[in-house]
Amino acid sequence: MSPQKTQMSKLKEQVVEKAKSIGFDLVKFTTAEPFTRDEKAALDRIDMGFMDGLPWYTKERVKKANKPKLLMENCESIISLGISYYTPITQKPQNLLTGKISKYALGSDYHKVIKKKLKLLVKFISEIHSEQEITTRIFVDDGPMNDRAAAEKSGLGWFGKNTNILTSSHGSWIFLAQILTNIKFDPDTVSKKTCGACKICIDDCPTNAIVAPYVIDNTKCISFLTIELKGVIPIKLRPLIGTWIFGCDICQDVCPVNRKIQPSQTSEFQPRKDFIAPALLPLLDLNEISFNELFNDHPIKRTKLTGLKRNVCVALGNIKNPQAIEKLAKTLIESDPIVKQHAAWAIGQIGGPLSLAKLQGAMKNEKNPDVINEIKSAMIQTKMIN
Ligand code: B12
Ligand code: SF4
Ligand code: SF4
Repeated sequence: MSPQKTQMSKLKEQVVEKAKSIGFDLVKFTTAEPFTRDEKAALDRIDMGFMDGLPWYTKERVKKANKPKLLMENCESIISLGISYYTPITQKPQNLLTGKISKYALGSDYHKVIKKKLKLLVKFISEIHSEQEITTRIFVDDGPMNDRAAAEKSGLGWFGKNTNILTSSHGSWIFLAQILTNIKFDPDTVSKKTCGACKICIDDCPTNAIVAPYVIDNTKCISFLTIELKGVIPIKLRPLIGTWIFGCDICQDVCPVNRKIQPSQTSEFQPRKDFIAPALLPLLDLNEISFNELFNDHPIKRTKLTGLKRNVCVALGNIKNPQAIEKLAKTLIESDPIVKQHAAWAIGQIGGPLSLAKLQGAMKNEKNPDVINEIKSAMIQTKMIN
């Protein structure tokens, strides 16, 4: 081996060791070659309408996201990193009126936690590799980069049919991040693993959002509906959302690769106790100030107060417990039109004479035509359930 080659493999070893000491669970390397298959797949996905509802997910973004040299002109390598957020949960729901938050959002805001670690790693690399002027660019779910394609190409993991990157040691419960650099590292090899004949996630997705292996129709995915969608959740999808109030883990919970895996060692990703099976009714009392206090520094703030209350109404409509009627009726009178529409729907789903009376009461002073329509449909629903 040439002295230069020996020096580069030593540097690679040092980077892996440092990354692990900082808290990354998986560290792999790949080249700056474009992700050709992924670019084509993503462009087709846009044409087919499967990325609808994400206005920032444009063809221009896709073209950049899959060509590392467009993201950093002198890019030679990508350091591909993974960090587990999996923590086994044993806590049982305290009462029947509780919702579900997806695992990735139970701890602190991963963008901030991971960015800090990425910066430490970049600093380390610049210090030990002083013979070359180093350029880097970091990504953690916050820019035009195809995180999963980089992870697959570096051998960090392989694509599951639910489109998540799977790993043998930590399953799919990992966040992905990258450091683009002008240092020429030896690339690692692509994993040969696949899902084989398994298709459990496709069969178990409640909204049939996995329309084919490796293809999600974003507009049907509960994760999109509860986090990214800013408006009204389509009525026909509401019953399929169950009690998810932020994100959805079903296609990962059922995945056999996620059995017998190592838990996360990152203290910031340990779940906040009140986020596991959160009581739903108190969430309808939040205002902008208390929402920001509760979710400051947590991924959940992405859905904003309106989105969260909307989701809580849908979950209560699916639980169908009459104990929720009074609080939903108050929400139907006092909230913004988006939340009101879902509160009306939820009351209709619970049904019974009290629900009907509350809907009739709210109708008297309601002026918004969309809310009036929802109340009318909910009244019909109430009578059907009555
Ligand atoms: C947009 C987005 C979403 C959207 C769309 C999801 C989607 N499937 O793309 C929504 C809001 C629905 C979403 C949901 C979730 N997301 Co998200 N999301 C993203 C984001 C910002 C872009 C993803 C993207 O480019 N999608 C475009 C489509 C076209 O890509 P794709 O679905 O991955 O499909 C690829 C494969 O089909 C592959 N391919 C094509 N043909 C073939 C053929 C074969 C044989 C194979 C093997 C592969 C293959 O090419 C495609 C492009 O790479 C990334 C962050 C980033 N910057 O990359 C996070 C990211 C993908 N999300 C993440 C997470 C954690 C989630 C959720 C689990 C959160 C939750 N619990 O609710 C869910 C999972 C839902 C699911 N089953 O995918 C993680 C995934 C980590 C992992 N282990 O894979 C990422 C990487 C963020 C991060 N940095 O950690 N997300
Ligand atoms: S996150 Fe939920 S809704 Fe989305 S594909 Fe997976 S199981 Fe389906
Ligand atoms: S459930 Fe089966 S098909 Fe789906 S990602 Fe896991 S191994 Fe692959």
